[in-house]
Amino acid sequence: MNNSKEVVKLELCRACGSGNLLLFLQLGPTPVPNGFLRAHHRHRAEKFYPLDVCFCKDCGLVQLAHVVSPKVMFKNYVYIPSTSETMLTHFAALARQAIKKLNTEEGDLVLDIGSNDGTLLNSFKAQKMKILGVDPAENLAKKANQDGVETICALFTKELAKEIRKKYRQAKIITATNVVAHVHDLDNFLEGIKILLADDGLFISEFPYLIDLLEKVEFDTIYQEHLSYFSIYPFEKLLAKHALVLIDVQRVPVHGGSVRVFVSKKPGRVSRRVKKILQLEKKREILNPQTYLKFRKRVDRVRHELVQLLWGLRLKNKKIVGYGASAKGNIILNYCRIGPETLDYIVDSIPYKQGKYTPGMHIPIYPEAKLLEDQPDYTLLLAWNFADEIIKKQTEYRKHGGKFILAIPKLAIV
Ligand code: DWN
Ligand code: ZN
Repeated sequence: MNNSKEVVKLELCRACGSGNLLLFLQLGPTPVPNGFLRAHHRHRAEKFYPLDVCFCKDCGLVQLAHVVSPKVMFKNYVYIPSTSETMLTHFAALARQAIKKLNTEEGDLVLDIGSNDGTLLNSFKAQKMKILGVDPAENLAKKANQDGVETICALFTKELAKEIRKKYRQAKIITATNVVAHVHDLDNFLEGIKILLADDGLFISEFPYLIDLLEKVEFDTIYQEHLSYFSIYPFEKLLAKHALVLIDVQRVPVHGGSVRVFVSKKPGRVSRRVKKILQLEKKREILNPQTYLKFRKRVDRVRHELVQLLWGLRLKNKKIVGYGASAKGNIILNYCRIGPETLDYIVDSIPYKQGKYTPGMHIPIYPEAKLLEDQPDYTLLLAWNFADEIIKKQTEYRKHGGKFILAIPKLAIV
């Protein structure tokens, strides 16, 4: 069984403190999705953690019922977005937009929480802003510091915010992309933002959007690293609790559909987009428990259809591999019980993952070049959120008859 300090059961909603939680989905015991294994560790017992998802009937926040210690998941981290052209373009555009919105001056401080290898900060550095990163992954913070992006290796908390303010100053821009969903103590985190954000500054954050997750049945976004699945309704309520104001919101296409939120300490002019997105959420009945019970049925259907397709191809002796050893891919594999009997291997561009085995299903990972060398009949696109980029990159594979299988957002062969 798991060490009790490594996993804690949630009794109350992490946003509003209510005990009125509805458990609506159980994806089963699963290893942490970035827990890749070295060859000689494959025969050791792995730790499995529950993936139970709840809906708070009071504030509407969808959240995991168990919290795995961040030390288990983030101390040594294998995910780096900078290997993707899509993400490089996305981050550069985000930096340009932030600078334009705030009319920043050279030397203003930008703080990036969950700064990874410093990719987003480098876009601000190019605009001559003072940059500072915070990230709990020792390997990534070390690399960022070596590459000239000053990075504090820690989890962002209110206490750390006080230290940063004392040592540096308040930040004109605080960014946190794909971070808020990972935070357990949201109150402490937002207090930290308040301490560090300048009065005329903006906190800009991005996270996967619940409406996209529900509509496209992106159940593979649900894993231990993501503790909350936000819609704007509970997010705005949570901000209000900390006297923070949501002044703008924008839907962005990354990671299957995310939202970019703009948060201020001052009650300024609020964009019409905030009202519009709240209306959309009402229309999609995000506060109705039935919405989540229907989602559960759709998740089951995706598994059934995908497994049927893969088994059918295997019976015809077709060779199938995977593309993108993503965290979400590992959820698909574990939930659908797809292992090396079905996928010979997975190719991935991140060097930290190559030569290792996927958690739970133990599929070997190779560099992307292997796809053209082997020319398998079918490739299951586990990083379906980068379908356009990957399919374009692999034109040769398709020219030689190779086909991609997409399970999400809709089962398709291309
Ligand atoms: O929030 C999180 C998000 C943003 O990223 C984290 N908790 C973990 C991580 O999730 P993920 O691993 O599901 O992210 P990605 O970005 O969907 O992973 C894509 C994978 O595909 C990476 O391992 C890199 C790989 N890839 C590739 O091999 N060739 C990606 C591209 C674009 C490529 O061309
Ligand atoms: Zn709640």
